[in-house]
Amino acid sequence: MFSDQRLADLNQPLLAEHQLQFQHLADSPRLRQVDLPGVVQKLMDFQVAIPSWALGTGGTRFGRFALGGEPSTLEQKISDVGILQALNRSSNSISLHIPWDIPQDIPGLQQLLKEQGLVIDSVNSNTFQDQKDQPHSYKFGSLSHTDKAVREQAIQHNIDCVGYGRQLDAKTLTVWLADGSNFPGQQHLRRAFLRTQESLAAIYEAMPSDWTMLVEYKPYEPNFYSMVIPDWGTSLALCQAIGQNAQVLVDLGHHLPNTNIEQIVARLRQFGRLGGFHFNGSMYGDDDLTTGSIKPFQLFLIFNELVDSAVDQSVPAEAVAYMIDASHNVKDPLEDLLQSVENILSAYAKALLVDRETLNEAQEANDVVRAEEILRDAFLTDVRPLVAEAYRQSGGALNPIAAYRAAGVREQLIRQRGKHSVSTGL
Ligand code: PSV
Ligand code: MN
Repeated sequence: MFSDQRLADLNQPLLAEHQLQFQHLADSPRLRQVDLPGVVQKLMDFQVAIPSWALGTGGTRFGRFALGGEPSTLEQKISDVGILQALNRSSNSISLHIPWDIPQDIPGLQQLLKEQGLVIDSVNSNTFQDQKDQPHSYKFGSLSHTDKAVREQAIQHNIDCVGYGRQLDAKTLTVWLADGSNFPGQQHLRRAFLRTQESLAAIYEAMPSDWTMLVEYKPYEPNFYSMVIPDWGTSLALCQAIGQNAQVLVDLGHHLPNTNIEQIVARLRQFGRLGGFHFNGSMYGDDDLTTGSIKPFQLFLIFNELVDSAVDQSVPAEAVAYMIDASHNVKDPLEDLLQSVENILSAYAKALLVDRETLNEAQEANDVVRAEEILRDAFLTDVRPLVAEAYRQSGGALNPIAAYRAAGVREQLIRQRGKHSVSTGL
């Protein structure tokens, strides 16, 4: 859909203005000390995975308003991520959710991934819904269930997920447990934790040694009294009990209002246990809005911790897997994903502009105002020319959303797949 020539044609009318803006930024006296080509390179290297379940229109339990042209097969989902990747060159992988994305034609999928320049990111298990023909129900939990037979079924499902992932060279299993309780007294809190630990350890044992298990936490929903893994402390305790390749996954929407997420990020980096990130935006709870749309300063502060820990030799150099995990209820999902990636890259770019040496000095001297001003200087810089330059240098579109619209992508998808095609997922 987007050949190099097509992208060059779409970029041409925007190029002169872009170059002016980039030069203006490069000439700013404050940024003369900054290695801007180095910043652009870091932005080009940064990749954020796209989940297969975010490519269709999201909904709530009250309703869903489909947009048309949604991908209904794994092949179509890969091709949608290929469109994003062609435009921004920052979304080079796709995460699968089993059983929604069970791979069938392995050589065909491998070929398609290669053509689109994509790889498989993580494989996500699903023990939060019952599937047709499944012997045991997850109504009262899965890995934490009181009944061993239910736990074994859930363990086996996770092991099967690893098997599917191996066929497509994935190396990460993400476990999010909906297990918990809705009423006080319903569940024995300590025993539920211990059963979960035992189940996760069994999955971990069955995983190849070069795989990582990401353990996600969430304070509420679908259970509203207690979740078995409600917070990063519980995730961390489980990971430490299981093994070094078990890592905590931070989903931005999985925190109670006003939680200091950047501090959680700092702690997990320090302990060498931050393995993954799910990006989204949140106003009240896990409401899955566009990343950076509500609290851009918080997103910047999170990236500030990531950048700060990456340059600190004393911090374990664990790889962090980044993914978007949002629900697109009223926007075209592909446009929303392009916006999300752009907001993520902007927050990262701003964090890269922080004058870290001076900030450290100000912190050591307890110069509160100076320290805060250093962060504000970086946060308030308009970094859009840097992000656009990263897109351009990596062969993408200077303005991915404008290019997407100019090319009439959604209209084409509706023509190909129909107005009522439905994507699997939530
Ligand atoms: C749960 O809210 C979650 O964040 C987990 O990552 C799931 O795998 C994903 O959403 C999709 O259900
Ligand atoms: Mn998530």
